[in-house]
Amino acid sequence: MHPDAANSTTHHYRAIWISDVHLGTAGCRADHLLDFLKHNDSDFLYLVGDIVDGWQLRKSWYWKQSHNDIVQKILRKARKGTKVIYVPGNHDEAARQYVDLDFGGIAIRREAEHRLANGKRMLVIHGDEFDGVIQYAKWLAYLGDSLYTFILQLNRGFNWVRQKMGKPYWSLSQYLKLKVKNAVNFISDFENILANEARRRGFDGVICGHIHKAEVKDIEGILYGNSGDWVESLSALVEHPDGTLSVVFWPFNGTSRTHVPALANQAASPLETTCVS
Ligand SMILES: [Mn+2]
Repeated sequence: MHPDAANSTTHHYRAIWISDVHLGTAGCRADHLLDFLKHNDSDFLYLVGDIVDGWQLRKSWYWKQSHNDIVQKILRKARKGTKVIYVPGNHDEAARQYVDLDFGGIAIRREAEHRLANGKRMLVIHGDEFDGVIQYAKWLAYLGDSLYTFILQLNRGFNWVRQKMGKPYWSLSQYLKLKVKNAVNFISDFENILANEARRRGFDGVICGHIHKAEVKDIEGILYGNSGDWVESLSALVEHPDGTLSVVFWPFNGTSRTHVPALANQAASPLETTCVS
């Protein structure tokens, strides 16, 4: 897609998954998500947990107009016919007490099943349920919530300086996460455990969030999708009309939005063998 095309067009997908928005924290990149929601529509919209960060809100109240705008935008989509399913995560676990209820057209579920256009049955789950099973350090817990928040703050300051110098955004915590060996172990362990869970329960695949690492790939015959986050990677998972999945990254810089299909294409190529059958 031409970068300018995203300014005026709305893309319609069969389904969109977003997670780890962390509304209620300074780290939430609400403007980016709002822009994404404006330009992308779908028949199904899955909110795959950690949409609102109750842990941080309890410590200090942080709620901007843009955070309200996101809630309004999602409610409006539900009114206009998008089927919205909210699967709470660990940071918004308070919402888990409302499981099986419907609010404003939004169905709250402990987990969900999504059937892709090609018939594949996908388990939709946040993923924190399996933290305890993962042996080598839950890096999020290990780093601690406060340290993670601190790193994100540091990162914002650092990138403010980079921006003044005309340099592109660079994610410090993403860098740390990807470089630290334990974190890498954690990510692959998490992906494998979620894929195994889907297999054990007879699903064709799993879609989750939680680890802030957008992905779509085949894990030994199980389709694994992760919707990423709106704190750093600014990513969502989408289903095309034929049932294939891809990751969409949605960074934009001021007025010029750059839809970055490069990574999505990379992710889509191994999928063609798994999905189209
Ligand atoms: Mn989580």
